[in-house]
Amino acid sequence: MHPEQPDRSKFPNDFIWGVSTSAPQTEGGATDGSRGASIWDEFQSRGLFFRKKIEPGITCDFLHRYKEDIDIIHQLGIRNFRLSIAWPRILPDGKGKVNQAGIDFYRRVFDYCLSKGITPWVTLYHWDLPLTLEKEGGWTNRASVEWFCDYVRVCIDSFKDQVRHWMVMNEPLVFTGAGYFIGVHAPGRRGMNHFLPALHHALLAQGKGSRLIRSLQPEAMIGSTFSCSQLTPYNDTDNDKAAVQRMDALLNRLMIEPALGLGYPIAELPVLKRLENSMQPGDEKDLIADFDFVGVQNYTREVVTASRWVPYLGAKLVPAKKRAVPYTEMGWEIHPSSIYEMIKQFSSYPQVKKLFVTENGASFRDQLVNGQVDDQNRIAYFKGYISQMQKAVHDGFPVKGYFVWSLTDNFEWAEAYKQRFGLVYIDFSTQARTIKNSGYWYTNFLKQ
Ligand code: GCO
Repeated sequence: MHPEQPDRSKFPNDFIWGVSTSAPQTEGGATDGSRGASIWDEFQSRGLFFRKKIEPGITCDFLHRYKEDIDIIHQLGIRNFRLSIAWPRILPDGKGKVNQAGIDFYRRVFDYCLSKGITPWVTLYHWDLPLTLEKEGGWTNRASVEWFCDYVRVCIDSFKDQVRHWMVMNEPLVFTGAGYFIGVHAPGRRGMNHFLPALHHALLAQGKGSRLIRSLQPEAMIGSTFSCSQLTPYNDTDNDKAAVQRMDALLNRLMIEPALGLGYPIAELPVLKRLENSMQPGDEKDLIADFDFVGVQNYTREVVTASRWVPYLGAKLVPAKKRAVPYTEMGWEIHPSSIYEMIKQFSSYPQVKKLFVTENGASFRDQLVNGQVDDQNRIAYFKGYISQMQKAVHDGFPVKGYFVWSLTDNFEWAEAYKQRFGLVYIDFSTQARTIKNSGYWYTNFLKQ
């Protein structure tokens, strides 16, 4: 079967095409004194879940190689670069004293982007909470809302002449769920008693943060990014269909709906009633974000079955490996129409006027052979997913742009360096960069 061929000319001229990264996954500088410690530094040296300890390293050394990487983006003909600011580089203790060297670093990065005709799209929080704040309870402490707003204020004041496109948070479900409920991400805490306050405070910080940006920079374009997956029942039974509803409330609705003024999906997930313990008068209103756009991050579809052994949810995911479907190195099913379905689902909120796919991509076992990485599997993945996006544009959904995850191979959280998502291959022993054939494919597609 031939993969579908997306046609660039079927997208509007002003459609945004870009590439995404984040600070903790690419910058490095954990130990050279250029920034304060983050919860990820500590989590890695404690031992990543069941895996072995690794020293927080230089990842892709973007700190010193940003020009080389921005030159590659330029060479590839990509005009939009999504990256994040490391909170502990701006405020090494999370609050209080500002690190001028950190501000200067990002000013150089944004300047260099602009000098190359590349628009920076900047995420304010991509999971690297300053460690000192975690010692005071991290996101479970309601003071985190104010800590975050103080940090946002410093960033907007420092960069508003260079940056107009802001994402307040990256995937709040993942950093609260994986970090405070199941403990496989930093800070490695577990249980409802950590998760619920963390999620409520993160969403309050998102709402307040968005309004703060608006007040400091009225012309800003403001959004946040949300992980999401198309969900289908494993068996065509009422039980599995009901399980899909509960899973949808958790994976796709929980974080966006309070931000849109729809409240928490308590009807489907009664355990969320316990959020009342963290609620204060006025919170429901404060959760509402001032967004110009919503960032949708989609990689896969999940298949769901009812399970009475899973507390609170009564549902579980059936892994792709058990379903005889194609999947990536992460074990995520390759299912291009998932991106169409999620654009459709997020477009169905009348409050959402504009969507950007802020992440989509795939990890495969890439081989560098004679100076080349011939990643045909990744090219086929992009062809499939971008074709589905084309269909979404054709069908009139308000999707206005697309960012590949990721520019370079990088530090993939609990999987460390085992997973490669880049358009650019990195040899982590030498930091040498090699553009993969998927990178050249993206360039040729953009040139069409
Ligand atoms: C995430 C992040 C990225 C990941 C990517 C692949 O959402 O998890 O935004 O940091 O690296 O999604 O897992």
